Amino acid sequence: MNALIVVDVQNDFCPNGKLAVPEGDKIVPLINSIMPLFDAVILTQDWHPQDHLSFASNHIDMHEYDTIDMDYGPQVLWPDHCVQSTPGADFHPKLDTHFAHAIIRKGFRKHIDSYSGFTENDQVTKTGLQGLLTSLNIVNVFVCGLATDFCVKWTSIDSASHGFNTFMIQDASRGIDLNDSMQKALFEMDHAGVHIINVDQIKENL
Ligand code: VGL
Ligand code: ZN
Repeated sequence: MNALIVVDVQNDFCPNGKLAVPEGDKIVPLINSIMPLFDAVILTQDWHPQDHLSFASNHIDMHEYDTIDMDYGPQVLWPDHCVQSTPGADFHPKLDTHFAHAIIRKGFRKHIDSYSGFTENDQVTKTGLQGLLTSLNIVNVFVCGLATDFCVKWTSIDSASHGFNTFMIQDASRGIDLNDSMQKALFEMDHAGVHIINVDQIKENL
C-alpha cells in the first residue's frame, strides 16, 4: 500500500503568506494530479497557538531567523505563521483537500515546535502518524509539500527511520533555503535512505 503525505501546503507558506516559501503555490496542481494515485492521502497542518515559542515575537530582544536554545536543543525563531483558525493556517484554496483521508496537526503545544509529521522537535512527542500508516498497511511513503528543507525533510527522514520505503518528491516540494539549508537537506535525506524522485517517476510506476 502507498501513502502520500502532503506537508503544510498552507496559505502562510505560499506567496503573500507570513512565512512565504518562494513558488510555494506552484506545487499545488502537481500535488492535485497525483493524489488520486494513492491508497491513502494524509495532509499535515502546521497549527500554532499565538503564544507559540517558535515565534520571534514571543521572545524579548530576539529577531526572526535567530536561533535559540530550547529545552530540546536549537530552535530557529520564525515570523508568526499558521496561527490556529486564521486564514494563514488554511490549506491553499486550490489544494484538492477532499482527497485527504486524514489531517495531522502539529506544533500546537506552546513549548514544542514540530517540523516532522511524525515526531515533534523534542524528538519524543508523537503525532500518531506512524500508527495511522501502520494500521493501513502502508509500505511506501511519498512525501511532498512545504518546506523541502524543514518539514518535508524531517517528515521524510522520520518516515525512513520508522522503516517505511520513503520517497521525497522534489518537484512537488519547495524550500525556504536558510543558510544553505536546501543543499544540506538533500544530503541528509539521501544519507537517511530517502529516495529523491520527481512526479513523472510516480506516474510511470504507480
Ligand atoms: C515549517 C518553519 C516553521 C515548514 C513550519 O512547514 O517547513 N517551517 N514551521
Ligand atoms: Zn511552524
